[in-house]
Amino acid sequence: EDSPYSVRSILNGERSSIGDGDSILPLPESNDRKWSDTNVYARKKVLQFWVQLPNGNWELGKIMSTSGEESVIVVTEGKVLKVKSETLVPANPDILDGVDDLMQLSYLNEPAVLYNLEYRYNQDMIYTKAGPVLVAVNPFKEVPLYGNRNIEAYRKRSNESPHVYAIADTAIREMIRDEVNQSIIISGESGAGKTETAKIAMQYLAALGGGSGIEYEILKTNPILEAFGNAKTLRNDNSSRFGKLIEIHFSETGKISGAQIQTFLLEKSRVVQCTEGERSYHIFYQLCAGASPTLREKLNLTSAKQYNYLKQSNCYSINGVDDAERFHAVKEALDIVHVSKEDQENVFAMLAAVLWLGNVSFTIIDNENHVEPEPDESLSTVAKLIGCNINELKLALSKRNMRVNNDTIVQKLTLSQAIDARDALAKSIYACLFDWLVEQINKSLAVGKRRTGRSISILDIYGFESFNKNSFEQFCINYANERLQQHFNRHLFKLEQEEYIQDGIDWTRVDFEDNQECLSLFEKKPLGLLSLLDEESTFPNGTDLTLANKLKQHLNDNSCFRGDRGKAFTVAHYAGEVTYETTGFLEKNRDLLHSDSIQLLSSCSCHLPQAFASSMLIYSEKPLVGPLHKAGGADSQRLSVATKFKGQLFQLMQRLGNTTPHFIRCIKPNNVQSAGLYEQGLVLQQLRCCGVLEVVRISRSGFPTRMFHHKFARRYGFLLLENIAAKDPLSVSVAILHQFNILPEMYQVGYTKLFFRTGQIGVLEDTRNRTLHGILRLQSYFRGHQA
Ligand code: AD9
Ligand code: MG
Repeated sequence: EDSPYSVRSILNGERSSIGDGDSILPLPESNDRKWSDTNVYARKKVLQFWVQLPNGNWELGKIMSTSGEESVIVVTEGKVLKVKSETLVPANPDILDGVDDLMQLSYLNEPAVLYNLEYRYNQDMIYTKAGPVLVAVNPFKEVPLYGNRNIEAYRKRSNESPHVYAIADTAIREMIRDEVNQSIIISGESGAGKTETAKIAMQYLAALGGGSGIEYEILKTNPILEAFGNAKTLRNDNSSRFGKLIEIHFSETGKISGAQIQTFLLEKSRVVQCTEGERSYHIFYQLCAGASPTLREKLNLTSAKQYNYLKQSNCYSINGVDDAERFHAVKEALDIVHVSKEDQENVFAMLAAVLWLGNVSFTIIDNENHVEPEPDESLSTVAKLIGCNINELKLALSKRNMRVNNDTIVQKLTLSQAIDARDALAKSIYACLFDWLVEQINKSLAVGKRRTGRSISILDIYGFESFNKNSFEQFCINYANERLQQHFNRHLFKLEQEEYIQDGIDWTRVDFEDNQECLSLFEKKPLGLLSLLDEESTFPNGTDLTLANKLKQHLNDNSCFRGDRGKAFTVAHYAGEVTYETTGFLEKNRDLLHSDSIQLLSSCSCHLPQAFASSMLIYSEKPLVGPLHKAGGADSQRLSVATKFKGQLFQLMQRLGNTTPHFIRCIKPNNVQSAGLYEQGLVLQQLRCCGVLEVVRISRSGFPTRMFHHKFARRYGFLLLENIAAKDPLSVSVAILHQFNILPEMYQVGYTKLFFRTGQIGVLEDTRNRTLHGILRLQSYFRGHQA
């Protein structure tokens, strides 16, 4: 009777342990298990199934009858559907509704994950764990999960539900305990909540590590970077147009001692060009709305509607945002990070110069379409603001010095060339200004002597993108994501490996997939996407079409590459296939600024343009010698955008490689930025892209089902035919494995646990359930007779 293997004790366990997290329910099994196994389900008493409706959504249903290959299913509101039996996916028992870790689900299939997240989302539980990963579903409204009281609860560990605070807390503790730097890696698509999540993490770190006052400065970098690097897009009213890594340093006592920010790939093109309904960078509108009368006069500032660069998208304001008010907040934040009033004014002058540049117009002066800039207010204001001679500005915008062998020839610009030169200058000034600001912030936050080497980095970087039309930007972004995904995979792999090794499992028998093939497609030299792109970018006669042909010619052997018709090619990313149009690739990759423009900036009397010019020259390599470039070409060569980005990424990966990572995946539940709306299809696509389902897959690709010997013995021991009451759990377990003919390659016996391949426990569970149900039925039958 006292034997842990007796039927009575098992039945007691069955009744009491349901729901206490000690899973008595079948352990996670295969995702892919479908109808072919339905007999197993029937015997296992799977009551509910997921049915996919024609609109792609999943609904819960119960089987009424099955004939041949079809089943009749009742779904909600008594609706009856006839479906192919093989399309049914088993649903979890109700008791598992809304579990806070997806790994607790018995059936870890897509609809089950979707439903679980939705269930929680509807109750404002926006955070859920997927094993080691935190999933955050954007609420698009204020949720009562933040602030000091909540911070306190997580600090004391009185609240243990999944949260960004919990992740930040773990990061601090592990940093101190293991003396290892930590990183919090946040990803997700545009509008999913990465930047907000990063701020929430920073809040927690600042609250726990605060005291020196520097934490306040760190928090104030957010409004500055958002003003200069965020913009309203169709997807997000406050979309970050750059990637960001902030490394927060701590002293031995766990107090914040400083921070460093690194930014990636700012979208420059937005300065001169933006789509209907979107805006350029917030700061432009803030300046126009909030500048004082004195500043307005100094900068010859007018309203946003008067500037071509801002006018073209026909969108000036954001619902619920007061740009003038934000401008004051930005100025205050600049004060706090020690940007002097004088420098602030210089910054605003650069912004005004960019705006006025956009208003510079050109007149045609001969019958070859050559132009000169109109000598109007715009031109003179630009010259005044950057502190250059107006004639030199005119020259830089209408002529180009080209070096051919040892001679310099002067080429007049056509209208379109002049417009390109003007826009290139505006973009460069803005991008340099952004970098300069980051540098100032870094000076202010510098750790200096206080540095201890312990830090927590937070990465807020653009997620995987796949649109109808994908260009160079998506190409770079997805390449970055491919790198991060590998980091993610390898980390999970390592976690798994540690668990196997700890339990003495033969590690060589576990295979994991990796995305190395796709990364090689990008990085291989000389025949990889990046090398070939760079090579074509240096050819004066290279065009988008020659690039596309070159890629097809050399890369067709890589299984992740497919050349498409015309100028397109497709890459099989870990998150799905993406077709890229090469249109504009070469130009965006070259990102040339004429040396005349750089010279112009270095001749300026103001110190910012001078600083910009010298920062550009750092990147200059030898001047290009050789044939004249085609229209739009130039004679100064800098590192290509892709190569620079690749370098940054390598550096980033190296830094992250020395940290213990914590992953947060942000999910956007709808495309209209509104609260309470959960679109299954959209969420599913993101779960696939951000690797949440991948986590599941990876952890299933080895021996995903694990059970301690004693639990296993207790759970199934009563099914043994031999008498085992006196035996130790390991011997009982082995006896069970033998009796049920579980093949040796399907399991491994560890020191403390048994490890099974996917689905192996099914047979055992099945027999166990049948036996228990039989006993229960008998019991109630007898009880009925007694009554
Ligand atoms: V982008 O790739 O930079 O375009 P993000 O950064 O992923 O994007 P962001 O953090 O800017 O998205 O979030 C978009 C909006 O969602 C915010 O402006 C908030 O209105 C909303 N949001 C996101 N997270 C939260 C939250 N935890 N609570 C409330 C939120 N609102
Ligand atoms: Mg963002």
